[in-house]
Amino acid sequence: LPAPHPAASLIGAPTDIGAGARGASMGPEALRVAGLQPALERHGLQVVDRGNLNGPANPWQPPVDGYRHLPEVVQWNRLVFDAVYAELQQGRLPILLGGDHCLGLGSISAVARHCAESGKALRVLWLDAHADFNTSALTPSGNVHGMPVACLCGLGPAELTELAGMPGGGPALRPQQVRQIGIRSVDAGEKRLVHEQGLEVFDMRAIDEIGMRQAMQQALAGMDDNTHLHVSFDVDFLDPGIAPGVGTTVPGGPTYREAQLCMEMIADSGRLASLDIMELNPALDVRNQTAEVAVDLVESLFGKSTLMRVPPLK
Ligand code: 6HN
Ligand code: MN
Ligand code: MN
Ligand code: MN
Repeated sequence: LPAPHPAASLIGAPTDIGAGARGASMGPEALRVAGLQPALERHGLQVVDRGNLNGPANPWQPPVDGYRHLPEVVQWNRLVFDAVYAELQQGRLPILLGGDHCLGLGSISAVARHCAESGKALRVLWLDAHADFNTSALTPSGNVHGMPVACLCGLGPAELTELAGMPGGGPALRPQQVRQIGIRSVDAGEKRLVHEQGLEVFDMRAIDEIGMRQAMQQALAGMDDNTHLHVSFDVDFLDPGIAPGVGTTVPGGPTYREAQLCMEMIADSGRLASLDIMELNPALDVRNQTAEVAVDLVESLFGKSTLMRVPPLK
């Protein structure tokens, strides 16, 4: 059986500072309204809601030198870094409620720093329709939510790549620590960079061919008791048919059942130690259904299983 979860902390980051559509700033509240905290508590987690971080407003300006809102993106990510790091230091499991995916940078920088200081191995699962591996030279949009994985691997502006303050310097992640699942929209230059850096990608083509089960077995392989598993869940990972409430829908994503299996297999690994739930955009949702499906899937991530898996009564 997987180890029991430590206490969890919800951290709201209500901003769309790195996105191309407004509205992800309302994501944290929509997840609360969909019942995230009671859903987690039903699975035995002790949950504290830390409320929302309070960062700069979105000035909604065009890109400057390939980045939109870089100073504000840096400020938000510093706030996220501090909040996530504080929870990890207390032995708690941080759950970041986005907010757009540029904030994965602050969250994972904190996790990487914590792992380096506590001698843990780190594995990052990036569940997304997108690789989020652009640079200022490659980006078609200037939106920093398309760049966090590259920044974590050291490709980006110093204010972002040095956010983690890793002991001995250097980037927060090596590309070899990342597994991307569900990818189906990658820009041309970004695609070359992903290959060059050697990221392990289970794109939708791979999931079609080998199935979600095999993909997840491979993505989770090689972890041990000393591994901290971080899941960065971009809600646009899901097929837009079940999750329309995101700013950058891409058709052909995992079905509800495939996504459930993905989450259940992560739960079974027993290694989940931090989580981001990102890019939910209530302005584009229909009666909060995307928030509800996200909460349902996060329940599976924390051990909800089907009736068939309940052990028989004595
Ligand atoms: N996300 N590749 C596109 C860009 O503008 O760089 C889309 C990025 C989407 C990012 O959904 O987190
Ligand atoms: Mn993303
Ligand atoms: Mn995405
Ligand atoms: Mn339940």
